[in-house]
Amino acid sequence: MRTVDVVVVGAGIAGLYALQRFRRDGHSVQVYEAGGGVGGVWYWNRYPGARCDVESVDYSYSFDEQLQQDWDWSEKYATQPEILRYLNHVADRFDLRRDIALNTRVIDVTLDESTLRWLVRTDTGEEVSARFCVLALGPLSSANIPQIPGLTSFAGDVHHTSSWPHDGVDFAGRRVGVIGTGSSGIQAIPRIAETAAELHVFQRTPNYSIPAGNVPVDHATRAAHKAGYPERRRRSMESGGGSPHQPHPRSALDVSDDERREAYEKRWLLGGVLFSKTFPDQLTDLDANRTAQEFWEQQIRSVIDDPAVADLLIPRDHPIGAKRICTDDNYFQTFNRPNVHLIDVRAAPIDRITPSGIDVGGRSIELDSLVLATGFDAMTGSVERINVVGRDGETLKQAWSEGPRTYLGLGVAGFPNLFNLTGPGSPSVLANMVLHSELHVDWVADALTALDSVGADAIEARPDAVDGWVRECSERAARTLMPEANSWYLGANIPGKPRVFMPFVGGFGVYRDIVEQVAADGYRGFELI
Ligand code: N01
Repeated sequence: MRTVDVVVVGAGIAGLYALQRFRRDGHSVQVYEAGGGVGGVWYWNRYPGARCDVESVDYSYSFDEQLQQDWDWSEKYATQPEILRYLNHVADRFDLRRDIALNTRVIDVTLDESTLRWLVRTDTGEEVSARFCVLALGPLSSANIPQIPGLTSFAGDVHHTSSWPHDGVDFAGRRVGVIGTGSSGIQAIPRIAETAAELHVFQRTPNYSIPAGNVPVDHATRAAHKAGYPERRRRSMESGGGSPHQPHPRSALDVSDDERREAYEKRWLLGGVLFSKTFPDQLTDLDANRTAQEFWEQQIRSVIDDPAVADLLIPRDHPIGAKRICTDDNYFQTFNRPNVHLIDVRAAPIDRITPSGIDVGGRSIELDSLVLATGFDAMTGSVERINVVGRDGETLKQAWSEGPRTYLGLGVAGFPNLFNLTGPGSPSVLANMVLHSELHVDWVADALTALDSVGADAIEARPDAVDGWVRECSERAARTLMPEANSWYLGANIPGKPRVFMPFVGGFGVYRDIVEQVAADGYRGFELI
């Protein structure tokens, strides 16, 4: 059987850098990627309006100075095609493709306890033995297909936002239904509304969204970004979310009404997700959060013509920012269009999908096309669909049956030399995924070097360290407002999924300090075998 030092599963942002870094350190690497191209989430999510909500200057690799200097971002928030072009450029520039097998899904990863090596099997029949297995699967890569009766009977075309046809979908003149109003739906709905004859939006839960504030990047801004990278990256690495922005220095409740309003207006004009972090206590104090909710509601009501429609679009069930805040380009204004209809499926749930449309609230809505913007089995779904078998034949799915259990997000007891990147137990989806991926890959690469330097074969999280980290993660989450929303962070969107707050909420910079200190302490909490 073929042997390699490292198998990396996934050729998205984390997997591409993992290949580059492990190869640079002298390891032989095999990457497997289920998609037909590199790019991970940016390969799959091609729905109209798909765009990143982290600024492109920050949502880019920092590991190579020349790459930073050579690549020109055209917009403040890059579109999916531009990010995909960038990731393909990275794959070519660092000659990564020769070690990536595309259209190849890993189905089994099994530990040989006698050698502590991983046997990796794919759906194309490949088998390889690896000393290390690195899961770079992406926390949002396992689609949630809703269990609505009759879905498969629909005669028109059905597209989940995360598996969009590569040549696009022409909605011109069509009657379209969109189920779901999370980030994907909120980005896609205004674009679909521009061409569809009729657009019916099936909303179960309204969502907070902030105008993205996208603008083209002009020459002077680009030059300033390139000159300012060292400082920008340094601040990002220390920050709460992996981008170089700081909240207001005082509590939302300690400033005057005028000062508070001014702070919110400033963030509002800046646009984007940082609105939910205007004040440092916005996600820990409900009264502070309410001030942000009130400001948001005033802004949104002012752009919606019909107050009854506005009532339906204003969330009442969770603090602002406790679910991933969305960013949009004219989302709320879209409901002023005569061809757009908002259907409250909380008040009257969808009865069934029929060959010709959707039966809901005692009426039948005729549709030609259906868009499922219904999200993901986040953070654990992509890991658990691989049959990962560790010590004593225990699967990762069994080990995580009551919720994911990791040490630092990186290691799992009973699974030596297996690393999970940007998953549960790490800041993950709460941070800038590119810098987070680099942090994780660098940590793992340094750990591999450290193992060799002390003559150890393997590294494995200790059960007591896992217990402590799981406790720490849940205690930190409980001190915030985050668990108050029925979010995918908690698994609340998937029927039967254990309700556990999965990301580490303590902040990206704090997390980085913790994992670096663990390494400096000789990988405290890990067994070197
Ligand atoms: O998924 P979601 P998403 N019947 O889970 C509804 C990232 N992202 O793909 O809230 C009716 O947020 C569901 O309703 P409810 C970002 O991190 C980033 O939109 O469960 N409705 C909800 O409205 C984001 O948070 C970007 O009641 C059903 C929607 O479907 C994450 O990906 C862009 C239903 C799902 O929303 C996921 O976003 C896109 C049912 N049976 C995504 N089942 C950017 O960078 C589900 N829903 C900008």
